[in-house]
Amino acid sequence: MPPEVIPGTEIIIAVMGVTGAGKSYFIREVTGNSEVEVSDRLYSCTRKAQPYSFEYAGAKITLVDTPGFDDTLRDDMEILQEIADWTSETYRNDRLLSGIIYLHSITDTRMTASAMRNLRTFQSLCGQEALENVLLTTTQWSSVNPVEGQVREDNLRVKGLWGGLIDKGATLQRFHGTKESGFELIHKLMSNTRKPLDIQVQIVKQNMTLLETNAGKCINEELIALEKKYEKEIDSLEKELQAIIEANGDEARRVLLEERARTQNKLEEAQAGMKLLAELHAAEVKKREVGEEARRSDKAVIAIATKDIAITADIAGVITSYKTRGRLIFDFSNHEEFESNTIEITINFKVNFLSRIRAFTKTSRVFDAGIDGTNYIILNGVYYQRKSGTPISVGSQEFVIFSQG
Ligand SMILES: Nc1nc2c(ncn2[C@@H]2O[C@H](COP(=O)(O)OP(=O)(O)OP(=O)(O)O)[C@@H](O)[C@H]2O)c(=O)[nH]1
Ligand SMILES: [Mg+2]
Repeated sequence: MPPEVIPGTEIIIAVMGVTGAGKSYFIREVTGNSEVEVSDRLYSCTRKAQPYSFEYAGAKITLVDTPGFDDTLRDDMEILQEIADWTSETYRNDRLLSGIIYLHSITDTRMTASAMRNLRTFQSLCGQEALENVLLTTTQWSSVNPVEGQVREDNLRVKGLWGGLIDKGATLQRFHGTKESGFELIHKLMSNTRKPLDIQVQIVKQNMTLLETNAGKCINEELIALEKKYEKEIDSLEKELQAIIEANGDEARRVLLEERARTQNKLEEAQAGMKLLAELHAAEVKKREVGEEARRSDKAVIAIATKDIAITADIAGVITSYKTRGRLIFDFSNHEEFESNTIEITINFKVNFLSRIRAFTKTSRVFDAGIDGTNYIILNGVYYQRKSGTPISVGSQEFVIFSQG
């Protein structure tokens, strides 16, 4: 029986795991949607995060198929980027995940180094809090001897593998390859309290680049470690090669050369992953800076020292604009900004008959012709209007202030 949910609620569940674990298969079985593309085992298949929705027990269930991490490090970076983009987008739209089904094929005889690496990345993108909503699920039971499968499942419970995640709230489950079995898992997540993932909070709320998030750092550290490892391997292969050349061993030399080429390939892959991460980071930092600059500029005002306003009333009404120098002030309370950064400013006058009279009679400065806010400046396409209640004193000078809007 499905748990009761408020009608119309959207339950979002991400399906994750290494490539070939059976994510797309799971989604196809549960949704009955034949358009979900399942791989032919040889190649990883799903490249983009893809939501599939259906109505169930009064709720809208959305299962998100995600690309699986696989063996190549550069791809892992791209996949993390894809998952980060999708999850941050949903988080921005206030759509929190009800859970994650993390799949692992029980046919895998052991956790490979890359599966371990991906588990660490998963843990860091998920974070502590959301682990309670994670179902660590083994798949493809029909392809193994049940006793053997049980032994492998028990092995997964150890500390270094899934044990740490289970201790922190994740639960171990089995998917038996059928719709009913899939729904049993979904039922477990339907009434969960929704929790944000660490990667969502870090990117959206804390404004981090992918490299700055725990998951990004995790992949980067792996890449650095692998770069060192491969460099060392190449070094020792070089030495062996040298010894063989001296001893004239042709066959051994060929084997070593091949091995060196393979390691060189892996090294280049790790370096390409790091390069990609660094490029993404630089692009995101730039974007963040532009965003901050725009936010800062939103509050900027222009200050013009009264001594720089030297037009006399005699020409009020004759000129419509006047070039002088002023200061662009980003932080009004920072008086140091008033002392530097002068730039050329053009003040425009909207002088009308009445204000002209006032200018003649009240003051010698045409500037006051627009005391009721009829003077304006357009700087970099932004409209600034004379602020009432100015000039103000800052340090030993007086400034007339123009503000936006
Ligand atoms: N019998 C059986 N076969 C499964 C099951 N899960 C996956 N498979 C098979 O395993 C292969 C890989 O499954 P996919 O669902 O494409 O794997 P994936 O996790 O989506 O892989 P990527 O998209 O590459 O990340 C396919 O040939 C599936 O038919 C299962 O529960 N039972
Ligand atoms: Mg897939």
